[in-house]
Amino acid sequence: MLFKKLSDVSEAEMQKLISRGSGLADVGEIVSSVLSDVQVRGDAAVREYTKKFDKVELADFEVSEAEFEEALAGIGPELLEHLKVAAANIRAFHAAQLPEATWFMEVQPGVVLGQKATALESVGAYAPGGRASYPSTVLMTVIPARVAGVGQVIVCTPPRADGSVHPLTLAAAKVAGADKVFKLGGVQAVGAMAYGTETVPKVDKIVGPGNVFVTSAKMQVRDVAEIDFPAGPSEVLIIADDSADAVMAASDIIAQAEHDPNAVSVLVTTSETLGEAVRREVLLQTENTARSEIVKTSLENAAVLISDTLEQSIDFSNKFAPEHLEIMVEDSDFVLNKIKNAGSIFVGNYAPVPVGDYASGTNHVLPTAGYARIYSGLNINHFLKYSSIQKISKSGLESLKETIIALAEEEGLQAHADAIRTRFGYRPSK
Ligand code: HSO
Ligand code: ZN
Repeated sequence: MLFKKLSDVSEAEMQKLISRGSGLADVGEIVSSVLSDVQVRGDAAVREYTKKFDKVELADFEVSEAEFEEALAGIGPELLEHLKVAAANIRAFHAAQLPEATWFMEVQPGVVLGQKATALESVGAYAPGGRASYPSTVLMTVIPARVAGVGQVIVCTPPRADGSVHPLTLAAAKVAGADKVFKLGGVQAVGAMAYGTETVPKVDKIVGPGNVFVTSAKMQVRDVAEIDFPAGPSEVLIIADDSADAVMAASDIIAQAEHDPNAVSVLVTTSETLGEAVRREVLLQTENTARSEIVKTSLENAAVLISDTLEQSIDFSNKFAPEHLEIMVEDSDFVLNKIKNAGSIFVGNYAPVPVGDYASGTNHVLPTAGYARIYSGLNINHFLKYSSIQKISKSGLESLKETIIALAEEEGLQAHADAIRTRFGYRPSK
């Protein structure tokens, strides 16, 4: 773990922190060959790659009704209730994001403009497997799609070693309202959803986080299926002052670090005392945490940085563009107002990232690797598209007639100009 004054961080160290590699460049070729194979050979290819990468041989990828029933029966009522509490908050937050379905305004007399929102026909949600199962990701992807009104919502998630899917993942799919779940992971899952196979329907858009292979696959199928954004290994940046609690901040660093050996956790603080205390606590907590092996590896990407001023911390944060930003300072609004690049923002000592990971209702599918500079986290707009509308009266068109004709003729498009003139008596054929 790097521990330094921000002003002493070398150019190379800063570059490593800011442009923390997404790793996409290294896997592009292999991903592309798997995708082409899935596109050409469909289910047969998907079956082979599932055997090769997941070490599972499956007769059927699609989760059957019997499997759903068995999963639901095995889940205690309390756990199911927790799932529903989380689902209700996620539903409420995303419903609040819904735009007015259709609106109109008069830009000048007789020229009425509007916009109409339409949900996508079909969406595929990817929920990672591997080191952990992610029922929560099923809620985060499927619920907003359903709230937006998407026609068909399918889920792909990798099978476990015994060929099953975690029962809570299946329960989450039911609670969220997914239409179908497929036991498919990795590049082959993205390929199957993008191109369609004999069993997996082709979707218009693929959303959800994944490892570097899944992310690369998503980036490569964009000619046939839109995607949300690159969402790779998890990250947190904590901006703290001496009002922050070192034990809490350290536990948030460890929580992020346990996700993945490539996870990144950074604390930037104006208080050297707090920085020292957090460093000590991180080391202590690492020894007592269940996934300490993963945590130890990812802590190699971690840093505690001491800044001279709060402004310097904020400036660093905007450059870093974290997936998750925690603000643990006395004047949190001051910081909040100046933040430009962050996937999801957690304000105060009682808003640790896991509250948004599971239950507050905000989305946990967020841009990583600095992509928060240009992308928003998953929200209702990822499932909607907008058509512009114009309703124009004869007098409305007349008032714009000269403008349109002049511009069309200047562009050398006489037929464009004539399409206006025919509305006012001109007949080109005469
Ligand atoms: N922190 C992850 C989401 C997650 N955490 C799921 C636990 N389960 C990426 O935002
Ligand atoms: Zn998490």
